[in-house]
Amino acid sequence: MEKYYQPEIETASYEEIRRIQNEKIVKQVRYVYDNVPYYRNLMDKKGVKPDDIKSVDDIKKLPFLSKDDLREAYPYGLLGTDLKNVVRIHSTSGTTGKRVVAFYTQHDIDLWEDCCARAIVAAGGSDEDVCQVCYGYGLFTGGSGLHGGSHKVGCMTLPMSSGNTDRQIQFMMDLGSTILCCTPSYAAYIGESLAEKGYKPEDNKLKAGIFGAEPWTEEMRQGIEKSLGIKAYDIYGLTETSGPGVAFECSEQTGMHINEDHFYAEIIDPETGEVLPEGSKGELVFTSLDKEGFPLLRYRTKDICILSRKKCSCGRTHIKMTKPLGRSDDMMIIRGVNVFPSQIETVLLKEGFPPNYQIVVDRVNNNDTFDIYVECPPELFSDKVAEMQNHEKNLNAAMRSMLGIGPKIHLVAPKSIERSEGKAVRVIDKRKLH
Ligand code: DLL
Repeated sequence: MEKYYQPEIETASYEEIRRIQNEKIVKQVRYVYDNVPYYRNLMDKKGVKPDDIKSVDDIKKLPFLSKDDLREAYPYGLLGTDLKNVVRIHSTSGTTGKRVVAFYTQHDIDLWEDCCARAIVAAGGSDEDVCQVCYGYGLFTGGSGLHGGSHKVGCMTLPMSSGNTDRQIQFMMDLGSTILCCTPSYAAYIGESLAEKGYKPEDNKLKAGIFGAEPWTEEMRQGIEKSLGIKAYDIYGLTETSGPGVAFECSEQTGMHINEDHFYAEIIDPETGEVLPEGSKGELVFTSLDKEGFPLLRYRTKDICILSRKKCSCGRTHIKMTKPLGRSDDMMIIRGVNVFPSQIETVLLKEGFPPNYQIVVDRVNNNDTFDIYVECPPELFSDKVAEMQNHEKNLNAAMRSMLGIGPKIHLVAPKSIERSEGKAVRVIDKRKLH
């Protein structure tokens, strides 16, 4: 028997969902217009007034928001309420170093945790479960989001955060974790580590995993399911919309249901901005329907995917999205961290290196490798190994401070990186993720 966290809304008829969305969008647009001057300006420039939005069909009249807007409005320009109503922030890196800071009121946290609770119940979770959360806690949304969802479901929650694999395994085995929440690459790594320690898949009590925050393939799913002896469910989200739980997989494991009562999804042509019909591949755009702290209307995610309203055997009626099939910008996700080539270029220039570089990303034993080859300027170039190593160490530290993760730096001779006659090939991503 399929279980739901909020059965009424999760299995509501299409007409009922539309009714709720239409009611909410009218209020949300009025709220944003009255409280967010940055977006009011965009609407005024486009000649759209709140009264023009009478239903979700009118959303297409509204202007888009992009990561550039978030950068321009940083830090408080898109805040939707008085600071005194805000109880938390989360953050992620944006382009050229400016961070994305998302604000939450208690109401926003409640809705977000409901979304995560829906995902946990869809993966078979209940108050009988022991839920091990090893997404990062802190500014990243993964830890807090699933932690909150796990509390709502009533699971015994293990707030492990990421890393320290030996300790993860000790708690998992000693306390009998039944649900594992982490990135798919970390799940695969935990699987390998368990095998190395001599455990067989049936030795652990795990039954399900809720994995997301980065692209992963069907092959990877099968590998994780086999090595841990579980069913592996995908979960999607982004800091700008709240975090994980915007969409989640159910027992059918054929795409993720979008929590449509909180987020209205559109697919657009990334070149023209035109709204595409259901079933088309394009850029996913979200409009929050009931947020207070960071209410984004028509936010362009840059994630490329396809939406489908095909009937689902789990009984949920909310529209489904495919896994992200790629991005319409150059953002990479390396070890779960969002990285833009422009951030790397900024660091190089600041540290006195030329922008002649190549980023090589690969996946070895389920771990992302991250190497940057940089031409050493003639004045820094030396045949003394220690001096060169010192430059590499300094550059690694500067990268770590900008990106949150440290690449392996390889300083190479001036003019040794191949020049291209067209667009420079800056990124070589050898992982086969899509
Ligand atoms: O990654 C939120 C999250 C945490 C989702 C835990 C799932 C689990 P950001 O750091 O802001 O937020 O990164 C958002 O990550 O635009 C996608 O490109 C990518 N992404 C998130 N989930 C998936 C997924 C979190 N299931 C960006 N598959 C998004 C593929 C994903 N890519």
